Order: sequence, then C-alpha cells, then structure tokens
Amino acid sequence: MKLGIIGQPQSGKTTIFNAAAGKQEAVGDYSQASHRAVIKVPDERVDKLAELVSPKKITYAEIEFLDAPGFTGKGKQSGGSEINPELKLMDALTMVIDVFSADAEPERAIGNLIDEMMLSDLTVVENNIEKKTKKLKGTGDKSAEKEIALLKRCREALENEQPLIDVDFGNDEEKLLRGYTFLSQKPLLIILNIKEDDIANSDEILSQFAGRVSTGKRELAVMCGQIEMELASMDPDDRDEFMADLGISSPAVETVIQKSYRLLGLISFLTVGTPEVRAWTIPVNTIAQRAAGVIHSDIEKGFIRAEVTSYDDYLEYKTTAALKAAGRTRLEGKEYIVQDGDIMLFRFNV
Ligand SMILES: Nc1nc2c(ncn2[C@@H]2O[C@H](COP(=O)(O)OP(=O)(O)O)[C@@H](O)[C@H]2O)c(=O)[nH]1
Ligand SMILES: [Mg+2]
Repeated sequence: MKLGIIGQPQSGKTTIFNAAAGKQEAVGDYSQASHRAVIKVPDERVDKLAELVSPKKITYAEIEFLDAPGFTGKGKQSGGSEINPELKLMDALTMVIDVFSADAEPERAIGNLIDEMMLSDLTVVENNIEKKTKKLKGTGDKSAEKEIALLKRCREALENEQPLIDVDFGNDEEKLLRGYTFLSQKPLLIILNIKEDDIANSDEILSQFAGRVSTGKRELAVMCGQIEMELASMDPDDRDEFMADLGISSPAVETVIQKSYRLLGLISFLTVGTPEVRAWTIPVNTIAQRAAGVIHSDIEKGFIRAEVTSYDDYLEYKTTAALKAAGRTRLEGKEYIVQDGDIMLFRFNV
C-alpha cells in the first residue's frame, strides 16, 4: 500500500512522516524536499505465530510513505496546480493540517487543499473531454461516447465543488475512471496536528471536526506530531511509560495504518510454515482464488482448494496435526470470502 502525505508547507508533514516511518529527516526547513520510506506493518498475529513455529523468515505487510512537497491550496488562484504528480500513484492520501500554531486556520486549510485537488482533476477532465470529443468526430468511434458522458458527470460534480469520492459511480464507471487516478477520488485521512498542550483535549477536537468528514470515505485523526516524532525514537519501555503519562493510547504509526486500512477496506490473511510466516494484504470481500494470486499467479491459476484455520484456533491448538485432529481446519473452495486473520494454505497444481 502506498500512502502520500500532503498538506500546506510547515504543517508538520515531515514531522509526522518521521513519526510514522521512524526516520529523522530535517523538519522546519523550507526546502520542500520529498522523502520516501517503506515500513513494516506491525502485526501481533505474525509475531505470535512466529513464536509457535520458529520460521526461517518472518515477513510483515509493508507500507510505502511518500512525504510530498507541500502545496498551499492557492495554486487554484493562479490557475496552475502545485501538486506533485507522484501523488496520483498513491492508494490513499494523508493530509496533515496545522492546528498547533497560533495563527492556524485548519478549516480553511482543509478546504483549500481539497479545492486544489479538485481543480487538478477538473483540468484532467476537461482536457480529456476535448480529446475524446475530437476523436469521436474524427473516427466515429462510438466507444468514446460513454466515457465522454461520464467525464461530463465528473466535470459537473467538480464544478459544484463535490470531490469525486463523494459521487456514486457504478462498477463499470469506476473501471473507466481508474486510469485517471483522480486526486479527489482517493480515500483521505485528515490528521489534525495539535500542540502538546492540547493532547488532553484530543477527543473534543476530533468531534469538533467530525462534521467535515463523511464516514467511510474520509477518516480523521488527532495527534501531536512533535511528540509523536519523539516517541518514535525512544526505546519501547520508555515509550510506553511516556505515552501513558501523556494519555496517548496508540503511536502515530498504528493510528495511520489502522485508519488507512479501514479507508481502503484492506485486511490481512496469514501463511504459516517453517520456511516463512507472512502477512498478506487484500481488499475485504476477496475470494480465496484471487487471494491466492497475491502470493503467486500460478497458485491462482491452478487453484484446487484452500485449507483455512482461524488465528485464534491456531494459537490454541498450536500445530497443524492438532488442528486437523480437532476438526479446526476447514476445506474451502475458490469462492470462499477470505476473512481478516485467516491462516490460509492453498492447494494447487500447475
Ligand atoms: N508545536 C508544534 N510544532 C510542530 C508540530 N508538528 C510540527 N511542528 C513544527 O512545525 C514546523 C514544520 O514542520 P515540518 O514537519 O517540517 O512541516 P512540513 O513543511 O509540512 O514538512 C517545524 O518547526 C516543526 O517543529 C506539532 O505537533 N506541534
Ligand atoms: Mg517537509
């Protein structure tokens, strides 16, 4: 999964990037440098299963963070966009909002940033309406008609200041739009970056802003970037104590991961063996055969059946033999909907 960190300059993007990725990039500079990091998704289930089977290798799911150069949201006034094109390749965006400084205007910042993303999308929509209309006239290629009509719907929404994620598209339409990688169609996690003194009021601040967020498609989180960055560099025992003193329930990295997974509708299944214990990321409602394809396309193609064990049962019975004897391992076909935490063993032939 790829997460792009966006926001205005000096809003704390690099600070939160450091906190989430355990890095020490310079903060407070105006260089607008971008940073990348790949982190392992902490997963207690992987740890516990590895304790049971002592595998040669332990592999966690991974997340790539891109700390992108900031944009002000005012690019829309000059008609141009300041948005880094690499953000179009991200699965979801994390928007960092300054709520810590004395002159912060968080509501306005959120509005401006979303406006600029919509403007960037509108430019793409308009260019493509023009291009496809020309093509239709030139070649009489009717296949363009449907796409033009769809792009016009997008244009109407954007002109009415409606982000594309709030428009209901059908499955076929979603498919047609996928290649455009519209920014305002990306799931969005808004992080309210508060000052240390406000940590005790986190819940209150969260509910103040909750009205701006439509559930399911946008998520909100409140954290103090500066403290989170310090936490991330402490050793675990000190960190737990420090967090308890401050009343912080989970570190930034966990909040960001958990909310992003939820936004994107992602879950994990696990594979367990002596060579490797591993977590794999899939969208909710993925059938067993497609989940197999995440491991290898041959397993998807040659899928015969899956042997499925729940995580809790695995911890209780501890070995495949005991699980089988107790009837705790089920045989499932290709249409089985894989559940979060399922331990999967795929049978296949090539
Ligand atoms: N008081 C306070 N200052 C912060 C917080 N987060 C970031 N800052 C400060 O804001 C400035 C800009 O931070 P930086 O992460 O470089 O912002 P970026 O330009 O968005 O990457 C730095 O001086 C940080 O120390 C915070 O949670 N509280
Ligand atoms: Mg920065």
